[in-house]
Amino acid sequence: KSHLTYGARARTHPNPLARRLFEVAEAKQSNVTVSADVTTTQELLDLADRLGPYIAVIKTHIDILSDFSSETITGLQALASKHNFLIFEDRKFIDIGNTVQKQYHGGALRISEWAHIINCAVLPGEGIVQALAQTAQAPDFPHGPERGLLILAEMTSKGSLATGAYTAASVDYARNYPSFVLGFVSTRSLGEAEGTTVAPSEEEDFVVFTTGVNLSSKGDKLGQQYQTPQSAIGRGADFIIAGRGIYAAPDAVDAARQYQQQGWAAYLARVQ
Ligand code: UP6
Repeated sequence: KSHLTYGARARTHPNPLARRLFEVAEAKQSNVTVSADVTTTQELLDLADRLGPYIAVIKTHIDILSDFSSETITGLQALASKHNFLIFEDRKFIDIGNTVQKQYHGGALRISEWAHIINCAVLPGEGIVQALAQTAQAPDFPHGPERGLLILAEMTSKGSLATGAYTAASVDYARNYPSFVLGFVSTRSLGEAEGTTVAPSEEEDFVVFTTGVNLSSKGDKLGQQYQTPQSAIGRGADFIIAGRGIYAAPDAVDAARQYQQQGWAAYLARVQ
């Protein structure tokens, strides 16, 4: 896990989107990603506007909206500029390269046009990373430097099979695509994971996003398992992702501020 400040990592990181992520975190003193798992555009934009000042990233599941339209995206982009946060579409691509390229670029959702960050699982093999990188870095695609991938290297659900050799392969694939892969969605830092076969480069600095963060619950009835911001950041999370802990709290703004404060305090403790 990194003991450097976000500011220091922003200055030295080879990837432009990672630099931007760290700059946003530093500027807003927030490492919070809110998982805005609501099902209407109005709820999504309302949350994004109210929580915008306290978060670094908004994470969407755009396919759960019942009324998705181009206005969803123009609204979200306007709020991202207003509040200086980045957009992470949690699509979890998992298919052959030819299919994920079509799911990422074009289609009904046009994810490549608006999501700074996407993620994928490596069940299909390394080709999924190559395919998504090819689309994001195509010469005629104008947003290339503002696009990055997180590999879903572990999961927080009970009985997850994303462990051991699977997690190690995720690290190997990330190392093979440093200009596109920012890091991982995982429960801990993985740079020192065992079983990898690709050696780290000198400038390696993976960004770790950790889901399953909740201050008031240990889990849900469907196998979700939570840890606290302190625990996640202590294990190497650079960005903590909270969904119901924030949006389902009695006062979502209060909750977002609480996660921001605790996440920032835990970060300061780690870098000091
Ligand atoms: N998520 C997990 N665990 C993972 C990967 N992704 O919970 O291993 C996602 C879920 C949801 C969010 O799809 O959007 O993170 C967690 O929401 P919650 O905080 O309300 O449990």
